[in-house]
Amino acid sequence: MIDAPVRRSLVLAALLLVACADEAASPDPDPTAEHPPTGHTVQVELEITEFDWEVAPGAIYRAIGYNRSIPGPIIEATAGDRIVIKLTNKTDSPRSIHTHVVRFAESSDGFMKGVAQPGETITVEWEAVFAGTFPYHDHAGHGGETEGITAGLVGALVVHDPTAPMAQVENVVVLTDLDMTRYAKLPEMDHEGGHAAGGHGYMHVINGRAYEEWVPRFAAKVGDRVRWRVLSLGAELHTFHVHGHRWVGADGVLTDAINLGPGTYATFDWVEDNPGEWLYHCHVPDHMEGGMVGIYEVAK
Ligand SMILES: [Cu+2]
Repeated sequence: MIDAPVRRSLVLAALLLVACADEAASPDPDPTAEHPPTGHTVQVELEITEFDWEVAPGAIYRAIGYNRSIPGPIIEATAGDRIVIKLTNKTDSPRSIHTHVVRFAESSDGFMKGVAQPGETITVEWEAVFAGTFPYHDHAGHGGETEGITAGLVGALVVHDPTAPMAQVENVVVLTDLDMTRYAKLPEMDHEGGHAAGGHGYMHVINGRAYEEWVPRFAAKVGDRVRWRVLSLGAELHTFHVHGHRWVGADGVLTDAINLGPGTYATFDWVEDNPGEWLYHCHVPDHMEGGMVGIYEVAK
């Protein structure tokens, strides 16, 4: 025999179970749920070297980067993939690659462990069990990470969500701040509408380039699903803004400008409905005047 209070508890427990089952059936995915392994491994080879990088014509930066580029190559995977990186350090200081959100063991952290000494090649392993857009960067330079990041050791990791709607266009935007003392050459001050070196001139860049003439253009057409993957990896806070468009921010509020502090990132979509030649830029005035501005072109 079950007495009355126990029976009441059992009924309540059964009702709670039904409520939980309802929740599990709701379309909102649990952001902490890992994607199951795909069995696929993405192999990446990265070489860290020092090189001259053209931020804009006549603006030559003494860079340190992955595969002679600022930012380094986009590392792309599908959620559930394993990523294996062969990292070679051809500079004279310890260097590494460190990333965010994906799973990795301490031996692949890139701070105390997982550091390539000068001349060394190491293997770094990440389990890309969560979808999203994440930064990767050096974490072993002088002062922890500052020197490597400002020198150019930054990049984007894109982990596609196999359950997300397919995007026809994906725009990866890496916002960084440069160290003016690393410039080997800067353009002469141009008083006729050109860009001024000095102040914040040539200090704030998008995908390694300064100003809308030289920042790589993005393009889409009306009807495309356009996915933006925006990362902030510099020293300062940036407010990423796109003209003529709007999207739902992480807080669920409609917006066209988002705050991104150093080491933060955002992924958002819209279905394109507004043809034209649009600016996208950081809304901090010194940063926009310093080069953090590009063009997004939408065809009818
Ligand atoms: Cu900014």
